[in-house]
Parts: sequence; structure tokens; C-alpha cells
Amino acid sequence: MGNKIGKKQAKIPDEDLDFLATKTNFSRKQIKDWYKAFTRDCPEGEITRGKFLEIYAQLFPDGKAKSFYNHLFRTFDVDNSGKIDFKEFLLAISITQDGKPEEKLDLAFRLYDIDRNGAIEEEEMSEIIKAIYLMVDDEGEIQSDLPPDNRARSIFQKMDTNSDGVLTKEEFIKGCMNDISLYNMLTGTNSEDKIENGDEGNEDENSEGEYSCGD
Ligand SMILES: [Ca+2]
Ligand SMILES: [Ca+2]
Repeated sequence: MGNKIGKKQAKIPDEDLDFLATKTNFSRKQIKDWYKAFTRDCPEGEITRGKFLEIYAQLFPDGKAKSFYNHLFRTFDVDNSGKIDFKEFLLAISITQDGKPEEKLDLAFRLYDIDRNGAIEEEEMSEIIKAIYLMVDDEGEIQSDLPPDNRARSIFQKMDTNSDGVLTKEEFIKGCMNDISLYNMLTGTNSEDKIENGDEGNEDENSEGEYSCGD
């Protein structure tokens, strides 16, 4: 405590508040509270890649999640500015905590489309699946004996319905919607009934600390 820096707490611009109130499931009061916490922890109003990775390094000190969180940073940094601003931050939280299946799939598509060309190439899928394997390796959460390259290839071929070697967003979404285990793996969803009951995902309400700028 006692770290007042004599600066008046910034107030969220009305247009950002309106935007987030429409685009997220948070109330205006919740958005203001998030903004307060965000600007307290990140006085510059943005999270840099370095800062983001620093936070996750504290949560996963063995470094195995680093590659995945590098990709996650890119996914959250919608405008590719190299920083996550408050709007990007809160949209990401809203989707990961309580997003509709379409929103989660949209986010997942961006995660896999590393070069942002609007399609997922097999190398991109392979790279992300490797990063996921590396991260969850020890927790025994991946029920597959296949090495990541083979797993990626088999998922990719299943989804690439016209076999042209790239996944369009449509193919990706269809492939996920037709296979609940794929959906869960590719969107990072644990619940088994997420597709049917997309509005019941309130279990992560206390994860604020994971996303803050740290201290
Ligand atoms: Ca940005
Ligand atoms: Ca791509």
C-alpha cells in the first residue's frame, strides 16, 4: 500500500465503455472496475509482450508455456500493435471466460492463423499444437499417443474438407462444431457441454490476477 503517485485515476472514455458494454457480457460497472484495476496495474494503459510473458513466467516458471503464451499475446493483440490495450484485454477476458462458441472459435482461428492471412496452413496448426503439448505435457490432459506433428496432420486433414492444403475459417469452424473433443482442444474449453450451453461458463470469475500486469 501507500503507493499513491498523486495521479488522478484515469476514467474510461465513454466510447470505449459503450463499445465494451455492447461487445462483452460485463456490466458497465464491471467494466469500470476492470478499467480501474487495469490502469492501476498498467499505468501506461497497455500490456507489452515482455510484460505479458513476465506474468505467465511467474505462473509457469518452468518455461514450457512460453511458446503458447507468445501465440496468445499475438491473438489478443488484435490490431497487431505489439501491445494489448484495455479494449483488447477485456474482449479477450470476456471471450475466454464466458464467450459464445462462435466467439471462442473466432479467437481460436486467430490463434492458429499465425501469419494472419485468413487461412490456417498445416505448419501453423502443427506449431500451435506443439506449443499446447509442451504446456500441458505434465498434466496428462492430452489423451493421445500421437506425437504433435501427426496429431496436427490428422486434425488438419479431417478439417480440410476440400483437401486444398489450407483451412478456411468456415472449414475450421465446421470441423470444430462437428467434433466436441476437437472443439474443446482447439478452443481450450474444458466443459463438455459448451456448444449446447454456451452461456453457462461463469466458472472463471476470479481469474483477474492472471491477466493483470502484476506488481
Ligand atoms: Ca494492440
Ligand atoms: Ca495462415
